Amino acid sequence: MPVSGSCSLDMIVHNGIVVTASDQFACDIGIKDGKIAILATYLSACEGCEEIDAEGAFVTPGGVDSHVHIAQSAAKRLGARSADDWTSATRSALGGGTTTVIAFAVQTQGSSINEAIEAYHILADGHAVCDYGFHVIVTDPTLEQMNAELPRAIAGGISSIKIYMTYTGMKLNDGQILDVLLAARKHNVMTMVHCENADIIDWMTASLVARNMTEPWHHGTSRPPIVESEATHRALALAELLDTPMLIVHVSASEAVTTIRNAQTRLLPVYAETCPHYAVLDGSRMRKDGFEGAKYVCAPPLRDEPKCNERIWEGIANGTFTVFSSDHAPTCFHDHQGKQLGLNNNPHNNPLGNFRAIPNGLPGVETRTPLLWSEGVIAGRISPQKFVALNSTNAAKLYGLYPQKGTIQPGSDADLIIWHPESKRKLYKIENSKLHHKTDYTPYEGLELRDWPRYTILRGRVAYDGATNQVTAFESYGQFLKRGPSCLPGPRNKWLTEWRPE
Ligand code: DUC
Ligand code: ZN
Repeated sequence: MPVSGSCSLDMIVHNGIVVTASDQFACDIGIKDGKIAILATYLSACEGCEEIDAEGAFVTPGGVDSHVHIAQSAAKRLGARSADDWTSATRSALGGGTTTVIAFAVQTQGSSINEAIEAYHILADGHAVCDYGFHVIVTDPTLEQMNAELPRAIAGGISSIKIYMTYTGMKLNDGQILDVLLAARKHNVMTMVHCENADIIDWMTASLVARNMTEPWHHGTSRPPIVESEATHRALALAELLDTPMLIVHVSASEAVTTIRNAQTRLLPVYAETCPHYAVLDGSRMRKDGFEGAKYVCAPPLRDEPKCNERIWEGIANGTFTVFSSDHAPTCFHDHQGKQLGLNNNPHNNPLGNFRAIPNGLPGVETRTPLLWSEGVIAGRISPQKFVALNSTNAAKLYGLYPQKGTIQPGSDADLIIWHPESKRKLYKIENSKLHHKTDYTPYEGLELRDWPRYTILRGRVAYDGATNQVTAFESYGQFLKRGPSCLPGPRNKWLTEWRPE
């Protein structure tokens, strides 16, 4: 139970309702040296202590966005360039309540995963405004990489691997996936999988192109739900065979949600992620006026099936989804190295372009948290505790940042979102001009949210002030986070055959 106290604190947040993944309680928060020092029913300030009156509003942990692409070389696959650099993406994160991002360092085939991580450190170092970590994307899982390089990466604070089942130059076959899973199990790292069946996509794409069906929405035609659900089933089968935990990233298809849910019901250590766009947008967006649909091209695609958004909300509310991430993958619409590639690289001269050349991905690191708060909590779909679990705590636990990040308790980093008290909530219309990224559009333009963060606090400093819409943290304030192993359930030592790892 919180008690009263006073001490030489740096900051006190008064009159908040603190929310964790399991509780909520009214108290003051005392902050010292960037950490939460004390939670107490009343704290009195001493000289020089900054005070913020939360006015009875909810105070939630700073957001942990565990899936963002920042200045990533994969965005160059089609000759595309990322709209955001480390500074703009992390400023944007803070503008929407996210205090930690985990981005991707990509191994190119034939090179070492640690070279990729080093190169990524150079990009981020001194330019991040919020705190950050890296996952490493493994595209070439040789024995040398898995046995020698992976332990070095882990020692450097990288405790998760991402692999792809699609994309030339990145996709792994089933045998390679097993190699990765075996190494992941041995070294206690989390494996994240992009689940889409590459051969079906290639086959469907060739067939569509032969018929000149290349308009933006045929990106969706080429990747029907079965592309995702088949790959999800296969990835989970491989994980079960090797008794290895797995997180399925950016789930959009209802059938994939069911497959994941069934695996969880069988108590397999299976985790899943979905993203804001799958909860609030659908495939009709890709059919928008002319080439505008390119703004909504992402993979897996937005879905056309009736109730597709409802199914995602159901999975969010019933616990199928462990984390809610942005998959921020920004390219500008009006950039010849952005979405316009789909018009300019158009061999069949289809007036509405060529979906194959449109870079995949949507911006969303800033809108993720407010969207989940508004459309989840305030709209009555989930509790504030569930919001905290999805927005912060579970990602921190899954990716080895807990309890430094993802919760409000003594000893944790003082990363907070202070919302508006209920009586002062106003509709917030999303407009790209208000956001802090460098992308020239938001897929949520005009959407009215029921609240927006009043303050974002990172390690005890106000990093975003909603009253002025200013990100107040400076360019090198963000710190690299060395991550440890997941603290969510892992291998169960249950085997399908007599085979055991050596
Ligand atoms: N899909 C991906 O596979 N990567 C980034 C963005 C996207 O939509
Ligand atoms: Zn992604």
